[in-house]
Amino acid sequence: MAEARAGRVAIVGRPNVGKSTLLNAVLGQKLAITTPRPGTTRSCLLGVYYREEPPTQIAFIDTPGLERPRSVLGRVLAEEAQGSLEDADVVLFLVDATRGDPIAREDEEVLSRIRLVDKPVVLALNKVDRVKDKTELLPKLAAWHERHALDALVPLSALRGDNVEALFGELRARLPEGELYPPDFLTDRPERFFAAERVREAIIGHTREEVPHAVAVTIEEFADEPGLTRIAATIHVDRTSHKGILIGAGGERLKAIGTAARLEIEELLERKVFLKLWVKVDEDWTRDAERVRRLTRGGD
Ligand SMILES: Nc1nc2c(ncn2[C@@H]2O[C@H](COP(=O)(O)OP(=O)(O)O)[C@@H](O)[C@H]2O)c(=O)[nH]1
Ligand SMILES: [Mg+2]
Repeated sequence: MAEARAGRVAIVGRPNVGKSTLLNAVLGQKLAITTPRPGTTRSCLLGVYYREEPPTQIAFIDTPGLERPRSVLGRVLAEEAQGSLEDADVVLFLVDATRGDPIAREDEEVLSRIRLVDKPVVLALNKVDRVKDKTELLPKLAAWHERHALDALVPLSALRGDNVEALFGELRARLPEGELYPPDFLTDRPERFFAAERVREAIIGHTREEVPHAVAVTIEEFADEPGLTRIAATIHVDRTSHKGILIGAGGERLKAIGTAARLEIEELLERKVFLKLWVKVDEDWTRDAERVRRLTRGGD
């Protein structure tokens, strides 16, 4: 029988390459929120994958996008992602197969930051479902292989789950022997964190342009009562004008956000939820590193 292996794998890459989608795909459930917008993930998120045969436990760390920061918020998010590298046994470097000819400069910048730590790097070329002519992948893989001494290269589709199995093999081969967590351990975040994230996901889905980036959600109340969970959340915006946009004419938009978030949280908790949302102007919070750190931690 094969030996038990376990280790930490940081999923790192530019914003929007599919890191959170991949985490959910490997876990077979929605832990991380994913949206078509960059900058969705705000803090590192642990999701532990376990399988018996061969005995393997992979503690995946989903991270915010790693790119050259253009704002205080971006800098704090990049620091958070960078920090995950220190604890990793293997770095899973994700790039978008539809970008770069053959390699995007921004991806090489991310790799240069990954190289600040001395860890094995597995490159996953994601979104291959969007590449019609698969022969186009070959020069990309060859270029990455020739220019950067990567430990492994895996083309895959996180959205469809294609080739995720091959990725497991490459990761497992680079993990130390042993165990990290009990077999049924999934994550270290409390339910309220995931509730806050679902509220933020609903906001991103119902707003445009700069509003989603300037919103944070904190949980004020999370109480299990007979037959339902009562949740009160504050939506922090950094400008008065954003408050109006979020609430919408006659409160319609906030109502739609609340309904969408409540349905998601009910599915997550598998019980009825009463959700109350407040919008609060927290003037320029995205420009203040201290408040950014506090408000991007999520619902804890
Ligand atoms: N077509 C396609 N889209 C994907 C794939 N993986 C992720 N996406 C999409 O890319 C967008 C960003 O995904 P997300 O996981 O939030 O990216 P992150 O910022 O790297 O965490 C979302 O709209 C996803 O549905 C994939 O394999 N194929
Ligand atoms: Mg993400």
